[in-house]
Amino acid sequence: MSDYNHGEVEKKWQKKWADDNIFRAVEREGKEKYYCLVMLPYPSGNLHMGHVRNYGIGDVFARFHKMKGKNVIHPIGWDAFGLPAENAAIKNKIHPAKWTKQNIARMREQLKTLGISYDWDREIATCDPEYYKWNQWIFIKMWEKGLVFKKKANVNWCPSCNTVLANEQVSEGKCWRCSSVTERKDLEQWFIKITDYADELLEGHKELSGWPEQVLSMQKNWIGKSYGAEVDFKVQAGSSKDERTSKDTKTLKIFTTRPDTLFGATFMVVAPEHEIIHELENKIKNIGEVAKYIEATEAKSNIERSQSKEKTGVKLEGVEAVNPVTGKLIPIFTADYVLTGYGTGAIMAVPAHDQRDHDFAKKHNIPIVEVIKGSEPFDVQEKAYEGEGVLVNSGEFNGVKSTDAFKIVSEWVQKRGFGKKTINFKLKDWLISRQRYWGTPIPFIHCPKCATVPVNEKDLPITLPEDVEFTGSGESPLKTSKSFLNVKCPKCGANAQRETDTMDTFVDSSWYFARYCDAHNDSAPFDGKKLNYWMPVNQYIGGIEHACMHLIYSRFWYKVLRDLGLARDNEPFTNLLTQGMVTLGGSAMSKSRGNIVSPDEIVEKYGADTARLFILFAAPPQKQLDWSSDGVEGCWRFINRIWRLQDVVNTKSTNAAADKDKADLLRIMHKTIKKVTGDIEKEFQFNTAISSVMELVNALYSYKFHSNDGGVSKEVYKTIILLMTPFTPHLCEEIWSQIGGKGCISAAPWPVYDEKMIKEDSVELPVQINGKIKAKITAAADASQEDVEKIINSDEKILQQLKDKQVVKFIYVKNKIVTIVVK
Ligand code: ANZ
Ligand code: ZN
Repeated sequence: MSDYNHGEVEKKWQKKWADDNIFRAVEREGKEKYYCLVMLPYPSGNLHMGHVRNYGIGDVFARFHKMKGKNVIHPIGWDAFGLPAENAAIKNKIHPAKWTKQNIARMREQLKTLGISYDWDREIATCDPEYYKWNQWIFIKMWEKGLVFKKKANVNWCPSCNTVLANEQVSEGKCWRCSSVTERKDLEQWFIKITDYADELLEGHKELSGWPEQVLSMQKNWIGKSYGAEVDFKVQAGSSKDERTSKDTKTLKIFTTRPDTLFGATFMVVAPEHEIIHELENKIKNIGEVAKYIEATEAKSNIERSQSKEKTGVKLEGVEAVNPVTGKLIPIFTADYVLTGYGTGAIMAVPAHDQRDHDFAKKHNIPIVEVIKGSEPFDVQEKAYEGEGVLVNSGEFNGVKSTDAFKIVSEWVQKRGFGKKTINFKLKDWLISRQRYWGTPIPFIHCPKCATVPVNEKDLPITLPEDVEFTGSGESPLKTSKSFLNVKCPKCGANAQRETDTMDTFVDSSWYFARYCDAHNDSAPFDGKKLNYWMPVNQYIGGIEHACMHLIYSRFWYKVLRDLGLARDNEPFTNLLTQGMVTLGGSAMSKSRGNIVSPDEIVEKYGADTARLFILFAAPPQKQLDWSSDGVEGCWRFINRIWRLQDVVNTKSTNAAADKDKADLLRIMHKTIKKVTGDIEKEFQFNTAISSVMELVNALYSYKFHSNDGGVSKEVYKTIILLMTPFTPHLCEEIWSQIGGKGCISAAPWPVYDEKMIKEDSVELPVQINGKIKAKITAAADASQEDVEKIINSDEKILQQLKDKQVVKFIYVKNKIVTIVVK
């Protein structure tokens, strides 16, 4: 037979699948659906191995479940807005739309050469007005519900990307995209109230048993729920009694997770941004020094501030606070380790029981008062004691357990009217405005009379204008478009101006999976019936780097859609698989490292099936995968070995196949079906699934009798082809058509195994006498007790041990063990 020609075969089947619409998804009431979703790619211009891995894994699920008889939807699209397009526009004078469209066209072709089972009819690009119209529509619905607001905010600013960044987009003080050190700026910004859903986002984890534990715990951290109390401290200006007139008294509210330590608060710290500094400006004697410190803080990121070992800070001279329980006057500092925007931006400092406060107290010579005593001796002057214990130096609460004191002190404080129990979240409202062009225009108009007014629904979408200048100046390029900027107020008709900020691109990816369910609807984001037929996603596959942003935003967005009456479910993604990285020699493939293996080259040289097989075989999907050319060669050889099996199966032999050989081969076949099915369905262990097929291939090669064996070798071969279809679909289609399979193998039913056939003919049974294994016997599988007794009664070795003894118990557990008790 001819050699396997992957180039020809792969093209042929890709065309056939497309012509026959094999993977088109159509709602069928009553038929079980399966939604397989992969994270949509950013159209950077080139497919990389990470994509091949992500989409290869997705294709195994999609194809497998289709063969299992489910109604599968497996869509793809493009996360097409974002900065790189705009930067390319500034640099190369090419319009972002053009740049993006070109990249999509190229990557679509690359994707098609991989033979993934997508329903291309549902393809979307988030930069198309048909898509982002619905971003705008949903955004206005959120505004109507009070979930959207504008406020002046001290925001993260990337000087290189020239835009605002959400907190989540700054990591270790650097821009997530370009790694430049970020700055802080005060700007009027748009926010979405994701904090309204903080509790539900945590609670919802109960529904996500199909998610990796790691992702859930990252989200939990991110949302950061803390139970604690708010306590009011009185602040007085001046040190003499006369100076402290009551009209100068202010209240400083703090948040603490340790109300049990209230008696140990020996100073207070406010964030440099705290408004009380401004309010007490005239009273603070060293205001110059304080102002300098505030300025120095502005250059620091939150991470730097909270992780720095050196606890810097300045005392606010001339003002003091009163500890509400001890009545003692305590100093107030401003220090950058207290962050603005968390809690109240002010703390009571308890140096005896909080190490940060301890470091600070040591540096500034502040008394350290122990209020919690643990069971072991401990010197709080040396180090903070952060454990549990019993209250001391705490007035009427002495002797109370610190764990109980949390509640008791909070309630006591609340009764006296200077505090209350509260819950705090780290999660911040989602800052969504960006001063960039290539994103969804925020559909609002600023009217001098009516303030901020939403665009009328009939005027949507507000499309991006063409007459803009890309200056890279930091102001939204939309400001340079006269045609865009000037409008009439939709309410009163006065001359007004459009909002020129665009939306964070994380908005686009927060609901694209819902749009896939009804991708070309032009009168609604989607039809509710279609949405609820396909949703929730059965299996989502993507990178762990999206654990907190994308996967929290999407969950939030879906809950909002639910509350708008547009969706039924609470959670959009039932199961999540986070695939590992693709590395070369252990380090991530990246342009800057110059260690990229191009998917194009591999597909050209070895074929898509080989590329896919290698990626699925070399490591379990969740683990890191190290690229190896030897491994690729090995997969290519295996593909050819399956191809050549045709010859072997068709070879006539004059010998008759022995019944035992036939039975053995069939048993291996049924075992393999069971193994592959379980590995894909339950374990996601594609690598072990493939190696078990390899064993079956070996068994068929070494099986000596072929054409006159009553069809056994053909049946085994057919099974091999079926089992390999999710991994190497082109090869399998070609062989299937050559061995007379009906229709496309991609639509053929998955093979079923027969549990009876898996059973071995005979089993080895350990024989236990008085609790010790004394012998082993061989019995027919499922042998009866009578049979087993017979075997034992003819076994010399066992009879020897039973000699002169009385058998009091004889227990036989089928196919497992024989237990004999003698006296
Ligand atoms: C007194 C105290 C005593 C505290 C003690 C801790 C231990 P989480 O768990 O992260 O919520 N805190 C409050 N607001 C802060 C801010 N804006 N910036 C920096 N630190 C802040 O931490 C809450 C604890 O962190 C609070 O409880 C407060 O210090 C501090 F033995 O209050 B604690
Ligand atoms: Zn108006």
